[in-house]
Amino acid sequence: MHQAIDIPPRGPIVVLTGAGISVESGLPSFRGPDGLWEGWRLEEVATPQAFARQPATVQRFYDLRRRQLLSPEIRPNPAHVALAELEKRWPHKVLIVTQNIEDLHERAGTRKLIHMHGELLRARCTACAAIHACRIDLAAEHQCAQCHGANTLRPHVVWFGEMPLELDAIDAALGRCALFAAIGTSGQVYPAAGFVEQVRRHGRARTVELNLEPSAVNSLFAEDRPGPASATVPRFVEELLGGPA
Ligand code: BV8
Ligand code: ZN
Repeated sequence: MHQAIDIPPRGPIVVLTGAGISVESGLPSFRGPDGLWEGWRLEEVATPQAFARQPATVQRFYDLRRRQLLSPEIRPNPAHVALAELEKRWPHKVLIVTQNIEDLHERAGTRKLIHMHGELLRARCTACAAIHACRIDLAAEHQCAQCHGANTLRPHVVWFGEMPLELDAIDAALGRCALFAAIGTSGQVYPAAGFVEQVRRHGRARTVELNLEPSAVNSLFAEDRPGPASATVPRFVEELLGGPA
């Protein structure tokens, strides 16, 4: 049973976010009722094997998501905004580690952010490894601006079986945080789902889950704030700051 402990932690904060924080911004999560993303099973398309087997299909999957992300109606919601405010006003470091490949945290004003699974608005060249900003369809003819390779770009995202990004920096921050909060994540994808365990190992941090429904690792959190992120996160930030976010 989770007990409500509202002692503001005196120290750095790490916040892990997942698809759930952006659902109220109009971006579907992955564990929809049919576990599909718009009819695609993520584990089927988000793998290097799928890209080798059917590159056009995989490119089209990410082109669709990129176009949706760039459409005007998709904007940060109060949960993203509250976290940016926390970063500005908290007297210690606040690090957002997101599994999301969209840029709503940045658009809300967050600065210290790690996209551990990559970014949809970046492409990486499979020939020279250069990373470029990307707002175009990669299923269409394109060229790498660095090595001029034809159609050599892939989405700069981490596929299943690939190593997530900046794990050392994440591990270091988890090792010294006073508060670890997880928002809008189902706790099914590793190593992200294992972070709460890592934090509990050093035992100095408060752990809080803010999710619509309990995640697969909910029992590992000391505290629980069930509900939609756009309501729970501003309230939680207000609590931490001891006044309106
Ligand atoms: C790796 C980028 C080697 C691409 C993604 C240990 C055990 C078992 C399996 C493994 C293991 N270790 C590794 C694996 C394999 C695999 C894995 O975890 N498989 C799973 C499926 C079993 N992991 C990997 O392959 C990883 N790489 O392990 O490399 C290694 C070895 C050692 C150490 C390091 C590395 C790479 C995984 C990354 C894959 N890429 N994304 C793309 O996006 O297309 S994963 C992708 O899916 C997302 O980034 C995210 O991580 C995941 C989706 O999860 P969530 O974000 O949590 O979203 P979901 O829809 O599931 O849930 C939403 C939640 O929000 C729900 O709980 C819901 O209740 C809640 N919610 C909904 N609405 C709201 C809300 N909450 C609040 N408010 C709301 N309004
Ligand atoms: Zn190149």
